Amino acid sequence: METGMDDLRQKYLGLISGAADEASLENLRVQAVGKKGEISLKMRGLGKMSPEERKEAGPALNALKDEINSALAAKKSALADAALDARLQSEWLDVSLPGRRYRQGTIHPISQVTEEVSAIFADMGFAVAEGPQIDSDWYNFDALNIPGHHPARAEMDTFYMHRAEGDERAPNVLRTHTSPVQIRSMEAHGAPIRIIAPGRVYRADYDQTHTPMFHQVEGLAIDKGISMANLKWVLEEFVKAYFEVDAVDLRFRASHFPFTEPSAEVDIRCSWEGGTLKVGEGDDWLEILGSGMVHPKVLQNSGVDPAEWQGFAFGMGIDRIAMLKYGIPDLRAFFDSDLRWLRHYGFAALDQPNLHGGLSR
Ligand code: 2U9
Repeated sequence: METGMDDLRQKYLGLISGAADEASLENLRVQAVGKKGEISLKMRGLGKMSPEERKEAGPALNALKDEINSALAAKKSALADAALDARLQSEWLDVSLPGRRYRQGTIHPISQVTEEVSAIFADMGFAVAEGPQIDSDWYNFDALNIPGHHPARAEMDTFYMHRAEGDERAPNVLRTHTSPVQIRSMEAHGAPIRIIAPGRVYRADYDQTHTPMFHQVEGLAIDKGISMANLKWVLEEFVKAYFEVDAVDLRFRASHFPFTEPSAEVDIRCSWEGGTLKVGEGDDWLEILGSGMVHPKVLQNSGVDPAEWQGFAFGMGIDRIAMLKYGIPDLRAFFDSDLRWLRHYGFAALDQPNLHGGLSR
């Protein structure tokens, strides 16, 4: 009996280990431990044994059956793994290859201009900062010296988020400008700091020149002894680089913003011959941005001591300067996802803007 079981054990473990596929494994299972299998027949023979013989052979047969069942299960899983590996090998696909059946997409003018602006300011030592698009009324308004009763809050046509029933806190807002990013950056890193904050902003306004979501880039430079002169130089350098001209003429017009004092709107000299914009020459003036010296209260609200530090800030609409540079007539087309428009105004995917290669080529 003992030798017979050993032989069986050797035979089936060998066969199982050599099985080529799941079908031959299933045949082996039936042959060994199936209803009429060799092991099952031996088990049936237990009844004819003496009690002493049975006491020894019974557990041994059960153990053998368990061993063969485990070997079958292990081999089955190994075969399945091998089959999956083979399939992955044969169906291998390079997902980084460019599409062949579809026309290649283009870079949206807003993405292109954001990259151009970032490259220009990076060259002057400004880092790019980002922050949440949903923010508290503290970061979007109060910290920027826009209190609850201030007309600027109403002017900004704010989208308010819902609060859960019974939650008495002031609702969060969709940011109406990227300024909360600068407040958060000053809080996190203190002064000195030099950053730009490009991104989406939201105002409940929709007509020929306004969309409820648009894009801004704001800049902030805080250091010791910063003045409007530094602001003017940085903006001149920006305008020359962005419009790819050698000389510009800037005009500062006194203005008012709650977060800057003094404040100025900035126009650039231009001409509109034949409907195309030329920057740096002509008798027309084009407003392109707002700016000023950061209000001391705003510095204080961000944990920066206004007795020690001062700085300038500015803000402009990315969509607007994209329209100006690339002659795009209709703002709303930016967000229509019209493929013909995207092919016409979009940029080649590999033309990354940089200063030495030419920004827009
Ligand atoms: C901090 C302090 C001051 C950002 C500024 C403007 C002036 C401005 C508009 C331009 C066109 C918004 O897109 S637009 O409608 N922006 O005129 N923005 S100064 O001032 C800041 C920002 C952050 C901490």
